[in-house]
Amino acid sequence: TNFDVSALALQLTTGSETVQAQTVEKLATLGTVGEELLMKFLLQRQSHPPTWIDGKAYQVLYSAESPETKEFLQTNFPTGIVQLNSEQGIDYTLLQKLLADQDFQAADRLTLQKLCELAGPAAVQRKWLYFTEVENFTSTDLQTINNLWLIHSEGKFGFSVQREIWLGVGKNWEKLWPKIGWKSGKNWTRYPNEFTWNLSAPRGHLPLSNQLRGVRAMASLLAHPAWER
Ligand code: UYC
Repeated sequence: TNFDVSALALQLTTGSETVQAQTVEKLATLGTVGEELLMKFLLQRQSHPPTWIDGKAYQVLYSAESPETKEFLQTNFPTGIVQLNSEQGIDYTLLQKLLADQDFQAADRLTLQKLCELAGPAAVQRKWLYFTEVENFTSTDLQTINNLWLIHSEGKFGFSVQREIWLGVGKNWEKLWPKIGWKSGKNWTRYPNEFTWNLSAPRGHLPLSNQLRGVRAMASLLAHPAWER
């Protein structure tokens, strides 16, 4: 009914994050009425940096695949809701698409590829990173990659999430691994099948950094000035 919808509209704009997330989920079950409200919501919030609530609303419209939502997204958010800023001339549109599709495994692969592109042609060929290359990444590009992960994962995935957990365990790697599901007892989680490629994963589970060559590249990534506020 109209009454229910205006109550939901209010919750969507004024509720706590938890209430907002539940409201987006509720609206997702209401078909056209819900989609119209979510479209209005995204337009209203367009002037602010997006949060994962915007991401969740975007996901509902993206997966609705009705002519109206398609047209709306194409017109207002042709490259998604995260600004794909790059100071290094890198194109993040495919990463945006994979994350909008919630294809976290392909997005993880592409993230390593993009980090190698940031590092330069030698890293692209090598397919892994030296920590000295990571130190030279621009904050802009790291923030773009991180925002894409954060906003399309309900705030669960991204380097900044891993950093927060890492700081929380006093930068102790052995304490970090089990918390993010990369190690269980003495056993490393095996790539790719033992990782969890969806939102049921622990916080900070993705994106992956292979530890085969040691922690230094990941240490550089988590210590990068991009994450200082
Ligand atoms: N792998 O175990 N990993 C690979 C992880 C380790 C290994 C890729 C993460 C431990 C080998 C990714 C963990 C280990 C290859 C990850 C993990 C190991 C490989 C693909 C938990 C053995 C083939 C991208 C920390 C005990 C490498 C890439 C090759 C691949 C990620 C083995 C994303 C997070 C120490 C042999 N592992 N990796 O980097 O050169 O190749 O072909 O971390």
